[in-house]
Amino acid sequence: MIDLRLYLVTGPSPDLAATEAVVRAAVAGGVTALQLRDPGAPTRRLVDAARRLAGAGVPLVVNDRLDVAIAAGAAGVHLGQSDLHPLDARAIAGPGLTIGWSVTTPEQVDELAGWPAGTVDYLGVGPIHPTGSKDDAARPIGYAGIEEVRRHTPLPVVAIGGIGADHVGSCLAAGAQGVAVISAIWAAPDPTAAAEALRRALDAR
Ligand code: TZP
Ligand code: MG
Repeated sequence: MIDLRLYLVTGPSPDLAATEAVVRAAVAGGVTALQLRDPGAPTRRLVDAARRLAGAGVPLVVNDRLDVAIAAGAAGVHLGQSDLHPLDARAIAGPGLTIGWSVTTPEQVDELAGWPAGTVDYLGVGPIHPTGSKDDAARPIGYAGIEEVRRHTPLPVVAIGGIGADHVGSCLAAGAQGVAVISAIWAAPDPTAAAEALRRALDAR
């Protein structure tokens, strides 16, 4: 299973070299998992990016695109509520690929009970706080939203949405195994220092 403690999701960058530089700096600071997220990017560009980022030293998960994940030999795919259904993704990918699924409500979590064990490996839960990094983000669910999801599933939970080092303790206390961040690292002047600060907060618990 992927170490989900500090899960970096890629943010806006001028080009792949710039993305890779931020990723490598953040990995040096303690990032444990990486998601390539570039909604609407041309497929070839995504595959090129995935192949490059798969060499960054932490497991790579591709957002939305199972085809890209498989083509690039990524460790996983992360699916949202309107992406390929996790049951279809598991049928195509087989047992080896990690599948993450975004949920906001307990009703969504309850769907898991009707699927074979092992369909989904972890849940992305959020947005916890307001976020400027996702255009169509749902209403923030707060830390209580994490607790609620936790009550409905034993699957590992990664909290996402407006999370910085100051919020890590509350996310873990509510039952999350890790945090996923974009702006906390992408908007930081020093991505290594930003990742280190997040890791200090994670490792303090
Ligand atoms: N899904 C829910 S919130 C979010 C995604 C992709 C954006 C998280 O970015 P940030 O900058 O850490 O709020
Ligand atoms: Mg998606």
